This record gives sequence, C-alpha cells and structure tokens, in this order.
Amino acid sequence: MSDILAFDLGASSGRAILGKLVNGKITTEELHRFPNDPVQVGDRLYWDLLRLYHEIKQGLLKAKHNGAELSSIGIDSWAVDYGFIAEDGSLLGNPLHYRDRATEGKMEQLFAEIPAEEIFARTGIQFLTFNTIYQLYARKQNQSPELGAAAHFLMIPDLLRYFLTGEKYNEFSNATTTQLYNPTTRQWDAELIARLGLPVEWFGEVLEPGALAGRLQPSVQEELGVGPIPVYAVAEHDTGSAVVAVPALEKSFAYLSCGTWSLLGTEIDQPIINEEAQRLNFTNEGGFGGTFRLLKNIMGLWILQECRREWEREGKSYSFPELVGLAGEAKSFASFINPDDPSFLAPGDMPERVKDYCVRTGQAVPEQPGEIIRCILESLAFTYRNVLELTERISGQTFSGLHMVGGGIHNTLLCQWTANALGKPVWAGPAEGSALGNLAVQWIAQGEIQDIWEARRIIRDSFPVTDYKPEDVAAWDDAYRRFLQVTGSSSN
Ligand code: LFR
Repeated sequence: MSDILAFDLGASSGRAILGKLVNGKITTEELHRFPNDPVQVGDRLYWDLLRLYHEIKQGLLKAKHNGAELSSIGIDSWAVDYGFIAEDGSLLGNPLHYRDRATEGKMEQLFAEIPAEEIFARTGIQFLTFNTIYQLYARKQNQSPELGAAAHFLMIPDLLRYFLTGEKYNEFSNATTTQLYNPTTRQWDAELIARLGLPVEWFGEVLEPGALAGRLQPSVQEELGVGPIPVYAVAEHDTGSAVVAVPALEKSFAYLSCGTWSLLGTEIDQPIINEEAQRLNFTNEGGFGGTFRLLKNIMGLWILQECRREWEREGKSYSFPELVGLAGEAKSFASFINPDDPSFLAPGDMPERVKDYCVRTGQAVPEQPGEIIRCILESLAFTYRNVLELTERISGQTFSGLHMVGGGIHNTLLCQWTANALGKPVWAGPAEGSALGNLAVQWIAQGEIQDIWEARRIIRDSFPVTDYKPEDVAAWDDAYRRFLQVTGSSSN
C-alpha cells in the first residue's frame, strides 16, 4: 500500500503528515513541523510564503529519507489570503496576512457601492472584514502596484501547488471564502468582480477537491531527487478538510473545528442564503463533494494565544497547560467577553483588551492571568452554545451533541466547559482534523476509500474520541443568560 502526504498549514505552524491506510485503519506520522511566523514590515503584516514553500520541500525530503513511496500529496491552509502571478509566471510580492489592518473600515465603504444584501445574495458568505473581497478593494483604493502587473489570482495553497507543479488552478473550498464566488452558478461571480474594477480573467479554473492538479514539475523532481509525484486538489481550506474528518456516522451533525479560530456549524447540501442567515452572519463555505458548511467564525483560542505571547513579551512565560490550570483555579463566571468583538482581531496586547472590554461593559475586571484566561474560556464555551442554537434554528435541525475536532481538544477544560454550557455531550477527536481530511480526500480520489461517509467511519475506527458529559448544568444555564446580556449576543 502506497503512502500519501498531507501538508496542513495553520496560522502559527505547519506540518507534513504521512498517512497510511492498512486494513481499514489509518495511521499517521508527523514527518515535519515548522513555525509559520507572520512578518511585520512597517505597517504591513505578511506571510512568509517562500519560507512555507521551502518547508514543504523539506517535508518532501523527509518523506523520501523515511523511505515513503508517495502516491500523492495535498496541501490545505487557512482561507481568504492570496498572491498575484505575473504574465511571465513570477510571484508579485508577498501575500498579506488577513490580520493586516489595511482592511479596517473597507467592508462598510464597499457597502456604499455594492449593498451588503447583494454581496450575500451572490455569495452566501459571512461578512468578515478580512474576506478577500475587502482585501482587494483596499488594494484597489491604495493603487497597489501589483495590480498593474497581475495576470493570475491564486490563494495560498494554489500558490504552493503552482510552485510545485507549474500549473495555475484555483480550488473550490477556498475560492468560496473570497466572497467573490457564486455557489448558485458554481462560478466566480464575474459581475461582482467587474464591479470591484478587477479583471475577471485573473480568476482561473476552479478545481473540485479530489481533482488531480498536476505532478511535481521537472525542476522540483531534480532538486529533491524524487519522481513526478501527483498533486491533488483537496478541500484546501483547512476548515473544509477538518469537516471531512469529523467522525460522524449520521448525516445531521454539528461540529466545532477548534484551533486558532473556532468554526461552529453543520454540513448541508445546498447553501442557505436568506435574510436570517445574513442577519446572523452565517456563512456557506464550499466543501468536499459539493457540500456546504453552514457555520460562523468565532475568534477562538487566538485571544488566549495572544495573551500568552503578550505575557512572554513582558518576560513571564506560561505554557498552555499552566494557563489552563490557573484558569481552573480562578473564580467562575466573574466576567465575560464577546470573543468576536472587533478589538480582539488584530495582534497585540490582548490581556489589556480583555480588561478594557470588561471596563466598557461595567463588569469586574480580571487582573491575574488565571482570571483572564477563565473569562476567555467560559466566554468561548457560551459563544459555542449561542452559535449552536442559531445553527439549529437556521438549518431547522436539532443536534444531540457537538463533535469537536482540531488542536483545541487538547484543552480538556474547554471541552468540559463546552459540554456544561451546551447541556449536551461533546465528542472530542481527532485533534489532527485538517490533515486527516486532507489525506481522506486523496484516498477517495485514488479509489482507496469509497466516499466521505466511509472516510468518516474509518477515521472514527482509527482515532480515539473522548466523551464529555455535561455537569453543573443549572449553574451554567444561569450564567449563560448573564453572558447574553453582557455581550449583547443575539439569541434570536
Ligand atoms: C481557520 C480558518 C478559518 C478562516 C480563517 C482565516 O484556520 O481557515 O476558516 O475564516 O482561518 O482564513
């Protein structure tokens, strides 16, 4: 049985995971893990794309030295970010990071030209200030010189695939996150693109996850001493891959992909594009096999990660388990934040911003790290309940529990508190959701796995799922009402 390789790039690190499928069980081995540190230059925040490409090649070399006979590779990453390729095939500049401040206020400005209702009706995508559409709008306003030389628009995995294969394709799951793709016509929305004043020719052929997207090009084969390994388009938006790997056995299920971001929702066959979905800012992102993810972005563990970075800058280092331990000892339900408050989006002094939020909303101000982390984690758990309830309403389904996948499941306190807040069980696992979904789509494409449901069953049989049963439900229920009041979260 041949081996396959998944590259899964997250906002703070990337990894190369070797997958084997033997007798209906998957085994994985992390061959390479590397940091993905964004680089601030002046006012701009960039991804170090060429370093990521270098690390991908290191992953391929490690696979070779490991004796792996790769039958294919696939790449997934975060969404919305992109770069331009010139007519001569060269990369124009470094891709900007979606947390760059260039898009601040741009969404509202664009609405004056193209009404929000129309953008939502055309794309079904939630309004996030960093969506590609607002990034491009900001570039246009700033007269970015790259626009004059651009010939092709490629997103992060598209770019890396292009470096490997020499072929320029876009990919469906990621394309939908631009807010420039029309899920009804199943094409780039040429009219929306034209109204932004951009050439529709930049936007190329969109491959379905599972399509063969080329092979390692001769220069790469020569450099690495490997063969013409096939490269597949997978669900290249990491959340799309993570949802492929949710070990659900029934069609109707709710998931939380928990990492830097928390993405909570359900999988549906047709996008739900109506007034309610727009008002509650739900999205319909494209997935594997023509499915859609009805979900909401929740700011997630980012706030906690940034607190840790800030304390480190101040010379106080805490490990994640240490911080979670301190949170466990702090007083419960002392104060809450709305994790999706815009003040938490950009990198910076997060402990201060959490305190500011509590001052602004007239609450007790958390001072100690344990108090701050407790406030963040309880608020996340309550936000999960809120978004799960809204998902049920919009989709017309009822969920008996919540599947949690992604690195966030290592935070067992968060898993338990989520179960408490929901008053429903949480089923946590697998942690490497995106990489497993990436591998699964490659196996489906090669005919090794029949379909997504067989993939989910195999994943369930191969990796442990931990059950968290709700505890102290009455106290959490009571606190949830206060959370809704303080944060002004919509419960209807
Ligand atoms: C998660 C994720 C989210 C997307 C955000 C920014 O890693 O891909 O789905 O909204 O990153 O791209």
